Amino acid sequence: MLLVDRITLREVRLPLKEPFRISSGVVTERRIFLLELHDAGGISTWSECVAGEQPNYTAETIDTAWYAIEKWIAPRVLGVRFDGPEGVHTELNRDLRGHPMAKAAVEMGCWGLAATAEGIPLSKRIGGTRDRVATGISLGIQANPDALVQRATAALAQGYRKIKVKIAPGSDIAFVRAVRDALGHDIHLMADANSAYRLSDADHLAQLDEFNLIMIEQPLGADDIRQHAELQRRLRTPICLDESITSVDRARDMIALGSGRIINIKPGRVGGYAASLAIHDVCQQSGIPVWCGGMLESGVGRAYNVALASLPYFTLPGDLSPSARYWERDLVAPEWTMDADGMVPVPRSRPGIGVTVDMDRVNALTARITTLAPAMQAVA
Ligand code: OSB
Ligand code: MG
Repeated sequence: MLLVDRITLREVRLPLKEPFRISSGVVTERRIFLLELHDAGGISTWSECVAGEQPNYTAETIDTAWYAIEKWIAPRVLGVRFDGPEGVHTELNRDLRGHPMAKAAVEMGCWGLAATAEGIPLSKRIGGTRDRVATGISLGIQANPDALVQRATAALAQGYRKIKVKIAPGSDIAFVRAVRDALGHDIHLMADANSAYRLSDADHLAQLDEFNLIMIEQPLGADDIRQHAELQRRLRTPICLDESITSVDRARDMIALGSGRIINIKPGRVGGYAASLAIHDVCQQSGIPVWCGGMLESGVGRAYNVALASLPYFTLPGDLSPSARYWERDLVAPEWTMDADGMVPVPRSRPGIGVTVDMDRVNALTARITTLAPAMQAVA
């Protein structure tokens, strides 16, 4: 049984160690959106809404998500009895379109709360089996190829098992060539365009085929399922979809149409864990490799990504860098770490999300906070 009694929303400002640039924008300071969910029995847990500061990755932002949670999403859950977190996704999607990251923050919080209440690690609660997960790094667009090579070489030396470089027109072929030349032919290397290209760029993108990339992520627009299929027919490099996969139905579309051969699952982008698990299962049945993407999460959101990546069919390294890659200091204890083999340990002995929030630090960094409770409190 699951009954959420109260949800606290808070925004925490956390500067990145270095700016993160993708084809459509740059982030220097993350506005981290944390939720604390409480049940009536005094059990609580934390979750994170991964929406960005600007609507350049998807339409959602921290501000739209805050509004949607306060106005429509939290009221669907607060004071409502569920058999378990499995049913929350359906309830949040009945006549309530869009806002997947806002929904995911609440839905995943329900999974975290259930795991905590049941005394089970989140990883085990969702069927995860790994006790460590393979990690790759996502490198933002740099001023020149040399700067990118320097970061890629350092990442490899730290143990990362996959190097992903962000690309955009003007920062693509020469950058990827320089990194491939520096790292050697066999290192797991990939590029992520975040929708920076058009189908008419197919010949240009085909120049990437010579670099033995394990995949090119989201070259075209989020809605371009058919055009991605056309592009995939013209590329040897496998296409991986990120922004396009917003539900299990979109995953089925990709597979049926041949729009890509790999999926990056971000639980925030698909509306939470129930949808992530469904996509994982469909991909497993179809032989489509999946891996867990990231959204520059604090240690709270990272807990949910790491637990998800511990599922058996997450076979490629995820964008699951340790805390120190992003922050001078994370919001959680212990911080997320990576060993010299590029593996991040999954907390499989502590119940719930496996990390605790550093309250002094979070309170000091909080920019706004509000607590939501059921609209109709029972009056005795
Ligand atoms: O496309 O995967 C992406 C960050 C923000 C928005 C989109 C993306 C990313 C990343 C970051 O690549 C990965 C990470 O969290 O390390
Ligand atoms: Mg991506």
